[in-house]
Amino acid sequence: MRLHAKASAIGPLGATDIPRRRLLITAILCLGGLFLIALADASAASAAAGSLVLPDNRAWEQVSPVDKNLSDILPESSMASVNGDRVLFRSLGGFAGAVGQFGPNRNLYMTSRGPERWQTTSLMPTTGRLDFQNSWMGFSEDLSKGVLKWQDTLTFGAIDPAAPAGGMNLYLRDNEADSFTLLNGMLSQAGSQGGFVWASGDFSKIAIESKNPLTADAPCPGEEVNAFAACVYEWDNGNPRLASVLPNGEPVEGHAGAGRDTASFENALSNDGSRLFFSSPYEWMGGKEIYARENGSTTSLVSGSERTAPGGISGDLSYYQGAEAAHGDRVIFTTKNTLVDADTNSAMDLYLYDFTKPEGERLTLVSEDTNPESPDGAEIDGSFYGTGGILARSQDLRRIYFVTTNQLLTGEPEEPGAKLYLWDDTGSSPRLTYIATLASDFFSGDARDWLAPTIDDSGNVKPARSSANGRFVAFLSVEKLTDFDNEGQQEVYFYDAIAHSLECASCSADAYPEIGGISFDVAPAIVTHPLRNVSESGQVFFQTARGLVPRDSNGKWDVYEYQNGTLNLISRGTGDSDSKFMDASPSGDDVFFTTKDRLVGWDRDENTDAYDARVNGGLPEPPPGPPPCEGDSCQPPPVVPVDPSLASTAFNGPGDPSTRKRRARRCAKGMVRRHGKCRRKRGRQAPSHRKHTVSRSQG
Ligand SMILES: [Ca+2]
Ligand SMILES: [Ca+2]
Ligand SMILES: [Ca+2]
Repeated sequence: MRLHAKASAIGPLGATDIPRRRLLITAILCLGGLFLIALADASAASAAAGSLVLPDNRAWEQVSPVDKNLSDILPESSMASVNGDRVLFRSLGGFAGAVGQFGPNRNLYMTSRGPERWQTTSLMPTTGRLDFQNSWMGFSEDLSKGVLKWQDTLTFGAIDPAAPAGGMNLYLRDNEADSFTLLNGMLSQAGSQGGFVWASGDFSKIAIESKNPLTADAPCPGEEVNAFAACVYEWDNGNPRLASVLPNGEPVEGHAGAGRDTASFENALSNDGSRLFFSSPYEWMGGKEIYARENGSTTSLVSGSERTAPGGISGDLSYYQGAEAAHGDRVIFTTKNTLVDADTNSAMDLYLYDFTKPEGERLTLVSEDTNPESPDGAEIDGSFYGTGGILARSQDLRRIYFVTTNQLLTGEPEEPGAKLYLWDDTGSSPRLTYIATLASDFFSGDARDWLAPTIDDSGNVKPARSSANGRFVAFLSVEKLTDFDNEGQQEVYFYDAIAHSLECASCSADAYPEIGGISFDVAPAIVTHPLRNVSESGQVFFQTARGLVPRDSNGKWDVYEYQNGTLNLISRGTGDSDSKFMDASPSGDDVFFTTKDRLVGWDRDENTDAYDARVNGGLPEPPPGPPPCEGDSCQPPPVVPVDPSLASTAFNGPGDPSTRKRRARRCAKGMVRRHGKCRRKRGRQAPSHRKHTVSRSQG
């Protein structure tokens, strides 16, 4: 069953051309109903199977191990590698060489795809159990490297016996070499606050924030002494050195980005390792100035004024909001200072600094107010923390989605609320476009969408995501932004910056259950990795307890894909427990999720497993025959009817007619049903009936 929902187009200044989306959906659902009735006919059985296959020719693959000591896989804090061949998952359980954990502690595992199956390895140190403060702070995009904060004590075990004892230390894990390297050096521990902030793409350079003096020249007295101040360090291929150094060479206190704890720090170190951004002197969630430490040797001021007109405002704080990922060539920040002549007001504005432009011409006022109506100057909506305002952005900072408290453009709708804009610099000159008016309230509205940072230290993640190129954005809103009346219920909205269309991805006229939670992820998350809910080709992945397609009425959470106006299930939609999104590869070809549903023949336990709904996927099934069992574990195997979509995706066969709900005529021996007709079997086809019998097993 596919829902077709046409995009609504929006003119540059908000002139709307929204089609009658709800009518369209209703019409399609009516057609869908007729279609379902048609399915009741035996002759349509094969068409039914076709309508239930996963989208994009995906097939389910079990990613977590078959034997995992009867432990559950948890959906939180996951991360998929760039090519989709690796994924991280958590479990309390001990397997693949790790010991079991308890309380809030979870082991971290990595699984890699092989030709026959996925292979799981433990990423945990073998020296001890987890302290509740131990945490994985970041991973490289290919999942070859990661940083672990670990308490080296007698209780929890020491990874490096020579490391500064008694507190939290930072380790670089090399997943290929299966090794740990101490990052913070021998002078002092990294400390319980701060820690890893960002890394170059290959993790050869790592930005560290610590209140402790990790180098001899660091001016920080230590976390026992000072409540707020920290120093910024850059670990460079084995050597930690101070990075918070002023242009005149003076070592200072500072925070990476706008501060590791509660403000933006994304891309505080560029992928090539050449630029590290820090704020100093630090004040609550911001700094007096923003600096770039370049190649570990010189420092440039980013937030300085380029104003030539007299007057203006100075002396206020500047808030780092992000940098261009590859080289740090562009930096965005918000401030009340009037840094260019075009800024005529004391309102908080969004600026972009571009290193590639001539000195004195590097600043652009992104949130320029060209609407002559008062008030003069729309304020960037800092929302709850006062430092936010960015909803999403591309990795190259050519597309920035930001929110203000009132209108910037002449002719745009003037209703009160939070105004969402796209600043698009992918063409010959920058272009500002009004997208929508959102609900500005933090608790009952949408203001979490433009929180800073994207992920905070508690693992809370703002519910707005974009593709890396910023063309596609998805966010949650309680507002009615298309013709569909969502009645104040949170929906997933999807914007395409090229088609210039805003669509509701989750709106469904006959959802059952109609009301239920909806989200992009399960907290907590790895703080440097917002999950890839939006793919480069414009797919949106999300999870909801609402049943958005007729097949899903279980009242449990399921994972969905929205693409080109079409909504499809990624998880089964018929299980009796929740399925949750873990992460996806940037292409969207791999969508990882957890479920108790046994979606392949290997999965014989009652526990939650991790699965990949993989484009052109599918791995060999177990050999025929009952699974081995011993002693008391030998119980009569319950027969569990496997979902029809299993037969049409994971297996290349028609399924066992005796377990199908629909009546389908049996084909003669040697023939199979394909496209509603009995046809000769293809070359290599496994007997189909075993696929539908799964047995309880302790192994
Ligand atoms: Ca201003
Ligand atoms: Ca469901
Ligand atoms: Ca299972």
